[in-house]
Order: sequence, then structure tokens, then C-alpha cells
Amino acid sequence: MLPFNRVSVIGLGYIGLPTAAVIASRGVEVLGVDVSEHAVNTINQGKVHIVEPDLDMLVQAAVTTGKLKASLSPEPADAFMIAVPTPFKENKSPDLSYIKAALETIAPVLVKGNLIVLESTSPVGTTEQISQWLAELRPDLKLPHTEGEQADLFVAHCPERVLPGRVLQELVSNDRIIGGITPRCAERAIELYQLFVRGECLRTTARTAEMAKLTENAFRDVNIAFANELSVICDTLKINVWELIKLANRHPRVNILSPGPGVGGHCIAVDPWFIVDSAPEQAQIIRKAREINDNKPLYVIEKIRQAADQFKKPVIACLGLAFKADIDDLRESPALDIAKKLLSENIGEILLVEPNIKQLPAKLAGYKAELTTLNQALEKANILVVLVDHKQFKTLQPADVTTKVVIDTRGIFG
Ligand code: SAJ
Repeated sequence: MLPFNRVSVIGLGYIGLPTAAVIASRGVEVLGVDVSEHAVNTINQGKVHIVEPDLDMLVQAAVTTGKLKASLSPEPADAFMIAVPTPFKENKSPDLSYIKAALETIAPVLVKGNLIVLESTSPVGTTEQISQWLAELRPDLKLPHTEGEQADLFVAHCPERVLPGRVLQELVSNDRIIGGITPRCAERAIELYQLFVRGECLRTTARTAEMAKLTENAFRDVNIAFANELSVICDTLKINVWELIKLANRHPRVNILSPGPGVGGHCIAVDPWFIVDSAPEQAQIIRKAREINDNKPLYVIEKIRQAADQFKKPVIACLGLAFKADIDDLRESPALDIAKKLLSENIGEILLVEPNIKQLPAKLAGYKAELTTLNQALEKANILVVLVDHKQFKTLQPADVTTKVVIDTRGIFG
């Protein structure tokens, strides 16, 4: 018999839907719950509302076999996995309202013996907070933050760590950090993850698991900030930063990341702020790295403005709008912010090339902007700004762009 007959995943986005589909593919009955009617209807038709390699086939198979269903309202299950957004507020403090709303949704259907796992990246202390919130919502049940191993519910944190674009492989192959409010909470969560994870499930406390996830993304952010700072220094010193990094990385203990137009996505650009918010005095490098990466798009815009000043009629082609290569995700994308700023400041005629989308995002509504093909852009533009290293752009040769001013923020021309 499976240790879990029915699992419910709350939040069917970039993490929740692949997780739900993978668990369903292991023969477990999965009910996905989301507030979006569009997401629920799409999934129930065996289709997907997000782009991720192979996810469409997996969801279709899981829905067809009847193992995966989506719904707007919760039902009883053995385990509940919460995969909702944890953005930050205006003042960069974490916004836990989606987690609280998810708990309010599931609270009425919880029964003794249920496991609740938080997957959303969260500030230290959130899992304990969940236990407290559940105690308030269900005073009839004993929760582990006060009752320890005698509790009626198991509460744990298992932060998602998958890379967009490789979600289905990494969901299965990555090691997982599993932190419980008590050791038994962690053990029960490990049983759940062992249904589909081939990597190791590493047991710890909920607080350490929370901090581990934030640390991983802050580590990346600090290292990208180093690369971005280097790129600005190299511009000043008239050195090709890409060549420099390649050479320095030949040292056996040096591994510099790639500069870019800024750091995008909803993880690396967000999570370090949760550490800064929890320990504002101590988190100095982490805060500075965030500032350096947030300032990079402004630096790129200034470079474009200077290039535009050389032309009577500047025609600027922006190659890429997504937050990184070969995905359609435009959320928190520095490339999109740069394009928007160019449009709003009327810096020239702007051509936008983004092979992964068919329609411009709402953020650009109201501007005189259109999607253009790469060929049209190459024909018309006198300034070419590479904002994303999509595979379609990487085939370009320096000979294709000799007549243009090129601002290559991703180093596709090396
Ligand atoms: N970037 C650079 N230079 C680099 C690497 C990345 O400028 O050398 C930029 C990218 O272009 C992008 C941003 O950083 O704008 C983030 O991209 P990414 O591919 O490094 O990471 P994400 O945000 O897609 O996913 C990260 C991953 N975390 C780590 O690699 C430590 C992933 O494993 C996490 O699950 C995910 O965050 C998350 O959900 O937290």
C-alpha cells in the first residue's frame, strides 16, 4: 500500500503543477487546488497554462488516467503541499498572505494524521507560523509547535529548488532538504517525497530548511553581482569582460558567473531580501549584491541612450524580453523593464524580438511597440541590444551585425 493514497497540491503554478503531475504519474491520486478558474479548467482538459518542457505531455497523461484533477475548492487528503507565491511588499518585506489564504482554504478539510508541507520559498520562521495559524484555524487539533511529537498534524518545509526550463528532470533528480517542526514531521514528509524523488532527502529543522533555500539563491545573487560589477569595471577600463572571465576561469579555483542586463525571475531577485529583512544589520554583502544587480538595467539603458545619441533616427532592436534564455517567462524580467523604459522615454524607434511569445505582455500596453522577427530587426535597426541569449540569437555571427552599434549584455558575440 502507498504511504499516501491522496495528495493535494495547493497552487498550480510553475512549481505546483509539475509536482502534482509527477506525483500523479507515480500512481497516487492528486487533487490540485487553485484560485484561478482558467488554470483549473485548462488542467482538467489535460492541457497546461504555463510553458515548461514536456509538462504538457505529463499533465495530459495524468488527467487522462484520472490520477490528476484540478479544483477551485479543497477536499480531504493525506498530505497537502503548499506551492503558492511568496512575493515581497513595497518595503521589501515578505508577503505571506498567499500562504495564509491557502491555509484558510484547507483548514476545514484537515483531519488527524494529515501532513502539511510548505514548498514556497519563505523567510525563516514561516513553517512555525503555519503551525500557529493552523492552531488558530482548527483549535480542535493539536499542532506540533506546542504539542511536539504528540501533535495531530505533521508540519514541514521542503523548499522547491528546480530550475525553470529543467523542472521535470530536477524535480526527480535533485536532493531535497526537508525540515520538520519535529523530527517525526520531517520523517513523514520524507516518506511523501520518496514517492517521486530519486535524489537524497536530507532531514533538518524547518528553520534550517527555510534558510538553506534562501542561502542558495543569495549565493547565486552575490556571485552574479560580482560578474555584473566586473562588467561595468571592464567597460571603464576598455577590457572585454567575456574574454577576461574565460581567462580567469581557467584558474582551478575560480568560477565567475556571467554578467547580464540584471537579475530577473521571481526567486533570485526576491529571496535575498528575505534574509536582509530578517537580519538587516548583518546581511551586508547580500543587500549590496541586490542593489548592484538591481542597478544593472539602469546602466544598460544609459549605454543605449548614449548609442542613440549618435544617430539622427535611432532604430533600436531589443533581442529578447524573457528573464533568461529559452523560456517564455517575462515575470520580473530586466530585459522587459529595459524595453519598457526605452519605449516610455521615446529614445528611438523600438523593435522587440522575442521568439518565445506570440503577443506582447500587458506591461507594454499603451506603448507604440510591436513584436518583430529577428530578420526584420536586423534589416531595420542601427542599434542592436542583446538582452537575452536565446538559442535563435546565438547563431548570429559578428559579420551579421558589422553595420550596427551592438550592445551585447549577454556576451553572445564573446
Ligand atoms: N543570471 C545571470 N548570470 C548568471 C546566471 C544567471 O545574469 O551567470 C541571471 C539570469 O539571466 C536570470 C537570473 O539570473 O535573469 C536567474 O536565473 P537562474 O537561471 O540563475 O535562476 P532561476 O531564478 O531561474 O532559478 C533559481 C535556481 N536557484 C539556483 O540556481 C540557486 C533554482 O534552482 C531555484 O529553484 C529557483 O531559483 C527558485 O525557484 O528559487
